[in-house]
Amino acid sequence: MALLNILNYPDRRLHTVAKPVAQVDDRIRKLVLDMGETMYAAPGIGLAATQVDVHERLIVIDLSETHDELMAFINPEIIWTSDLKQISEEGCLSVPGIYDDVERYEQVRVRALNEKGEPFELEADGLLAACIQHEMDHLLGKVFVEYLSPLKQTRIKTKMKKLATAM
Ligand code: K1U
Ligand code: ZN
Repeated sequence: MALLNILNYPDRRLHTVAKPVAQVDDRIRKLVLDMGETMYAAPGIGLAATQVDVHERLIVIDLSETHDELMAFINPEIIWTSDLKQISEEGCLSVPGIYDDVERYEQVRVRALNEKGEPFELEADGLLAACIQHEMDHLLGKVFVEYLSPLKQTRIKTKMKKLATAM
């Protein structure tokens, strides 16, 4: 397995729209494992392929404290959303140190392929629902800070650019 480099906001590559995975093969299975390892090391609870500069529709999520419940969603689609929304605090491995409130659907139903290329569906609520929506936004080239006010976005960009030049 390998640790992958995570792109930092405001890198323009984070705004790339991902293409569907054409075939679930050994390359994709290795990418799932490498993304899992990268997410655990960060540490985080989710990671989208976009964040490691791979522009294919693949996300990984593990909410467990023991890091043994890795879920891969290949070509994920949200097929149902609740009427109700919830506001919860989010972070992002591409925007380190920044946490803010985002409004998302309270519950979603997602359809995707697993690492064997088999279709599955999952209904999620709470943090898992927020995480799925956050990661799927990455696949559309959207970073969570884009839900914040223009003033906050400008401040975050300035902070991230300063951090990048200090390194
Ligand atoms: O996509 C990402 O950048 C990962 C992000 C996912 C996420 C977090 C919270 C709400 C929605 C989506 C993170 O994992 S940020 C780090 C984080 O939340 C965390 C880190 C260590 C332990 C527990 C949580
Ligand atoms: Zn993120």
